[in-house]
Amino acid sequence: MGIQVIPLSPAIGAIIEGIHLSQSISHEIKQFLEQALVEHQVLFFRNQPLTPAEHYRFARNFGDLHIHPIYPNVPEQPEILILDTERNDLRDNALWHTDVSFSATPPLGSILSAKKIPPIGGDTLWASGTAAYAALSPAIQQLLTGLTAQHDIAKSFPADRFATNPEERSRFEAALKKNPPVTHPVVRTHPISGLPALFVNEGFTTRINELSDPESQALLAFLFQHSQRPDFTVRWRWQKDDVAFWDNRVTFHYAIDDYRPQHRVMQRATVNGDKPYFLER
Ligand SMILES: O=C(O)CCC(=O)C(=O)O
Ligand SMILES: [Fe+2]
Repeated sequence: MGIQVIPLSPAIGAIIEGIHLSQSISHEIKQFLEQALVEHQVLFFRNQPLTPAEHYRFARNFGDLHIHPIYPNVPEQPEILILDTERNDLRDNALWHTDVSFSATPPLGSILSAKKIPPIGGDTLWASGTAAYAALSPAIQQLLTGLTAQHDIAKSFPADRFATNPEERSRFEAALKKNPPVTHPVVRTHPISGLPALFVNEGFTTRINELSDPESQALLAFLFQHSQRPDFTVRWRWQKDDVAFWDNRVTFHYAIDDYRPQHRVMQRATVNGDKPYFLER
């Protein structure tokens, strides 16, 4: 197929060359990408200008698309959301998170397209939840088995920043009402690879249900810190028209907020996923 895969670290990340994302892709290439996504967890593509319609069409190869309850979207393509530092307070993406884990069925993946990149700064990091889980001692792995945690939209979208005018407030209140806190397993089995992955994230996870408050806080603090270890991460220096496609089932990411007052604009499509589960191995 003339496709090149260039891994970026043992744990996570690969550059894919030789595929044009703006054109329709064959079933063979779709399957190749799905497999590469499971293996490398985040795929990077250079020089892939995508209109919102092309972005939508590429993402639809992998499932139905999610419409974000809070972020603004492209009016004629509501599945494409806009992350524009001049329109929104995006500070909360500078925190390790898994997209939309506050949903009962969090996204399978997100596909992010760089529209405007500051001359320096604005890199994004991804971390592998499978590598993080594998590096835990058997005793801690055993402890986590069977634990569940709450994920809450309100943790990353507080009213004082996302409900600043009447229009925002009504959208915000509807989002909270539609998305009450949900419970997910602390360790999630990847539905394709079958590998276990840590599935608690600083952005949305509020507590571990089976523990007391202090126990939950201490264990979550440890798990967040552990999963951020550089060994499990890859860092991407963006150029305009780069695309990143990550497996949101087993990864965390962090958008570095170090470029103000420079302007940065990204567009994202978010592919719906299934309900997380844990299978004893
Ligand atoms: O702006 C970025 O690099 C990533 C932002 C983010 O968290 C996302 O698109 O899900
Ligand atoms: Fe995100």
